[in-house]
Amino acid sequence: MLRVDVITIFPGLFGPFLEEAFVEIARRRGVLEVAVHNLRDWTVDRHRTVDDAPYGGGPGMVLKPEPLVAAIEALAGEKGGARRARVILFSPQGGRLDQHRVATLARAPHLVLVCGRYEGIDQRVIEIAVDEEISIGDYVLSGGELPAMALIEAMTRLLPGVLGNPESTCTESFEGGLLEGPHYTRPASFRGRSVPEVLRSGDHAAVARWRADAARKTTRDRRPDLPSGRDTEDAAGKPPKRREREEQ
Ligand code: 4HQ
Repeated sequence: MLRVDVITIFPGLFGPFLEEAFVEIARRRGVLEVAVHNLRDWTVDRHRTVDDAPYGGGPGMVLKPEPLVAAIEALAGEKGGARRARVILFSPQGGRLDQHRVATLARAPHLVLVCGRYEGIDQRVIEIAVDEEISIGDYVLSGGELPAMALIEAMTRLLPGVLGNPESTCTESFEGGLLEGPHYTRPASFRGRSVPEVLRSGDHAAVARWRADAARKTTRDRRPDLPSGRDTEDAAGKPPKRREREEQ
């Protein structure tokens, strides 16, 4: 059972996301529990203020520390104490999220996801209450809500009993650092393009070899930076041909 608490000033963004597809299935099966909290619930002033101008000047606003630390400590306990939850802040300064990190986090009992807005959050919140910063890529978003949903969705697929067929988890992209090859469905011919004959042959071993080889080629051609994208041999044990490198 994975418990996730989300802290945000836009709780409404999570509604439809949590009620559809695998996330909803996981919640119904009792392997995932997600609670979304409005940061303003931890403000004490009449205007429910969550932000303030940055020291040193400059554009934009910064999330002020008092409500944020109060929210995190209410949901996760104090850092360094008997805290069982892991507190994650989404930020471009964080470590890049990848499948290995997703799998590790999906095994945690309790995550508290902090979604910033505006220019960011007061640095002291990070020092006092955050365990880890995570980035979902080198581009600038307006808030941590989409990163939180990306992480929740990626973890959900890995929870026991969510994906009917457990095999589809490990053959998909990035497990083992391998991309997938192409997929086809009916019709057998579409606008003059035919499905590769081997996929319609009924020869399961030949299909498996073709898929493994296609995955290896895709990875080598498109993502040579992935571990499986380098110096790979094909199913017959032959080293890759130079011609394959120029394909595509
Ligand atoms: N942020 N990966 C939230 C991001 C981001 C990213 C910018 C984080 C704005 C308020 N988060 N602040 N990329 O762009 O995680």
